[in-house]
Amino acid sequence: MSIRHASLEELFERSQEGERRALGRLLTHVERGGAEADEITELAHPASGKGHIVGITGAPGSGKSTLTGQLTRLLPQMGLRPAVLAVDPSSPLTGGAILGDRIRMDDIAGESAFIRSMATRGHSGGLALAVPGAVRLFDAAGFDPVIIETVGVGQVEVDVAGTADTTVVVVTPGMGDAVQANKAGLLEVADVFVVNKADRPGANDARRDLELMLELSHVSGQEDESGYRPPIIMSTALDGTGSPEVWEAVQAHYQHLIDTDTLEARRAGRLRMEVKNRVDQLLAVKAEATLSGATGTDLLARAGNRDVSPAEAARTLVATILGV
Ligand SMILES: Nc1nc2c(ncn2[C@@H]2O[C@H](COP(=O)(O)OP(=O)(O)OP(=O)(O)O)[C@@H](O)[C@H]2O)c(=O)[nH]1
Ligand SMILES: [Mg+2]
Repeated sequence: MSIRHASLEELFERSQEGERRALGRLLTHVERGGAEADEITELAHPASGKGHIVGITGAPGSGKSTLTGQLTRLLPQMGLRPAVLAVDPSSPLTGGAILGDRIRMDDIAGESAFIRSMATRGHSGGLALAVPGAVRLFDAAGFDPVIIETVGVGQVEVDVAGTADTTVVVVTPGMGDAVQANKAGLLEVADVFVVNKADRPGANDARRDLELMLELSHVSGQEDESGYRPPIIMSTALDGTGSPEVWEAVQAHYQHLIDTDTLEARRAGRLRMEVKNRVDQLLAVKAEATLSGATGTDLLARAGNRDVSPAEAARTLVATILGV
């Protein structure tokens, strides 16, 4: 049967047999959200949970895509089959890099790796649902590791990378990048730090800044109970210097999760966040419908006349939604 008329179930089977076009089609559905995306989740969930999920995040332009590109070259040589989900920044400031990224990344994606960009705008479920959906598909299709690249600004982006099995935070020399990363909440989610653009002046200062901040968080008791301390790897992603060491550190962290029996807890946390985001989304859709319906219109009018307070109107709407 031609791919155009294939059912989601057929597409899923074909994606598991390694058919890239089938996987591409499914990813498009996941990106759009809605009923098809849900159906794909039903299909993929039982077959997922095998791959190592790696998040790579950091400031715009820090070299995340360049580093990811190096890894997609390196990992197949080690017998691995990586997939990359690059979440495009929606900011107009960095949006210009999207096309460049796509071309550069597609250039290097041979048969041994799968690279996909996902736009942060224009899908109903939002990034918080589309990313886990896509990661699950890659995982179910046998890709390992699954690498998620997100820009480290915005809560959703940080959450998405920060709830991976292993999270890599990329900083660069100069301009107090480590301090910025701290402010963006990236320090807490980092399992491995990369000081990229180590060919530039100030790389050792950036390393020292990070060490200092880690020391401080150690004092305030934020260090992992198991005594794990995120290593700091120096990297020049432009020519691949340090990329093997980055991967070694990522693997060492994964091994640590396995050795300390904490991998499942981490995955449970990620699943909890996804379910929570789904609940939020389901309720938001209901709330919108109820607000626009007869009950909502009536309540809003009464609130406008000062008959009911906004608080009471909201409570009544929630009771309507829940059918209590
Ligand atoms: N000097 C130097 N430049 C680098 C290095 N790594 C990346 N770059 C350059 O930095 C710029 C940004 O690199 P990207 O890999 O696109 O950065 P990014 O973090 O993916 O950027 P966004 O996805 O837009 O946030 C590009 O011009 C790269 O060529 C490096 O190690 N040294
Ligand atoms: Mg990028």
